Amino acid sequence: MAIRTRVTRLLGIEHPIIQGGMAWTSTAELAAAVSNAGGIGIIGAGHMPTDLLREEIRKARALTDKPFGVNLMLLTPHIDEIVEMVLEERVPAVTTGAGNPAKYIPDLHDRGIKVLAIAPSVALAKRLEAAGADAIIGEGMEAGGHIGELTTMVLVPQLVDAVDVPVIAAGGIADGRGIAAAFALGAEAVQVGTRFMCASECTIHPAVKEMVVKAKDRDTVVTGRSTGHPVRVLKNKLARMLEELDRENKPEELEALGTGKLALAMRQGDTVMGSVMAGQAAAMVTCVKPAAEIVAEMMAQAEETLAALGRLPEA
Ligand code: TUI
Repeated sequence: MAIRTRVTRLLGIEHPIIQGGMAWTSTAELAAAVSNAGGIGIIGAGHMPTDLLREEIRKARALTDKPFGVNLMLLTPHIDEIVEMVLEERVPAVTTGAGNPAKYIPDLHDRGIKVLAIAPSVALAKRLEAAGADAIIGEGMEAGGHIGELTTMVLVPQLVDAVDVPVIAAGGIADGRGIAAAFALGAEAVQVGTRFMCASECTIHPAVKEMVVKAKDRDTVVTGRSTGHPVRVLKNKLARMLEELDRENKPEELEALGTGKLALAMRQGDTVMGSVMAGQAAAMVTCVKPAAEIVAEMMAQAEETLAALGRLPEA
C-alpha cells in the first residue's frame, strides 16, 4: 500500500518524503538516490556558485529520470542569479528557505516549476500561500541548520488550519513513527534532512556521518541567536566558541568565526572546528545505509504505525 496525498500528486512521486536541501551536503548523488527511491531528492544550493550548482543539476538529471528539486537558500547574495539559472534548467521543483521567495514564484510557475516554501511561522505561511506557493513546509526548531522558534508539534497543526495548500512537516522526523505523527497533525508529506546525511550516497565526509551516528539526545545546540540567524549544530569546539560569543553578545565576531565552517565540516571532515549542522533527530540515526533502504523502512514503519493506531492499545 502506498500513501498518496496532494503532495505526492503535485510532485509526481511515489512516497510523501522530501529530502531536506542541505547546503554542502545534499549533492546530486544524494538527491538522485532519494528520487530513485520514490521520494524527491533536493540539491542544496546554499552559497554554491551558480555554475557549480548548474553542474549538480545536470549530474542529477544523468542519475535519475524521476523528479528532483533544488533548495534555494534565500540569504545567499547571488540568489537572483541562482534563480535565473534554475529557470533556465527548468528543474521540476524548488524548496525555499531562510527568507521569503514571493517575488520569484510567478517566474518559477511560468516554467512549470513547483514551489514548496519553508515557513517557520503562521504569518509567513499565509503570505507565501497568497503569493502562490504550491505547498508550505512547516519546519520546527528540532531541525538542523537555520531554524525558527516553534516546534514541529505546534507549528504544523497551526499551518494546516491557516492555509488551504498542503503542509509538509519538517524537523525531528527520522523514522516512520515521525511520518505517522506528521500525518496525525494534518501534514501530507514530510521533509527529512538529518537521516539522509547518513545515506550511503550522501557525499559528506565520513567523519561527519560517524558524528551523527554517535550523537545522543542532548548533543545539538543552537548558536547564533545574537545574529538573528540561529543555527542548530552538533556540539563541538566551534559550537562552544560560538556560544561564548552569543553570551558576550558579539554578533559580528560570531558571523566572522562561523563563515566557511559548514563546508569545513561537510567537505573536509573537520568535526572540531567545522559547523556540523544537524537536527535533534541525529540521536535517532544509528547507521549508514542506502537511501532506498531508508525510504523503504520509513514508509513501512509509517504504515505499521498508522495501522496500529487504528487498534488502540488494550488496558
Ligand atoms: O534554511 C533553512 N536551513 C538552513 S539555511 C542554512 S545556510 C545558513 N547558514 C548560516 C546562517 C544562515 C543560513 C543552513 N540551514 N531552513 C529553512 C528555514 N527557513 N528555517 C528558517 C527559515 C525562514 C526564516 C525566515 C524562512 C523564512 C523567513 O522569512 C523571513 C522573512 O523574510 O519574512
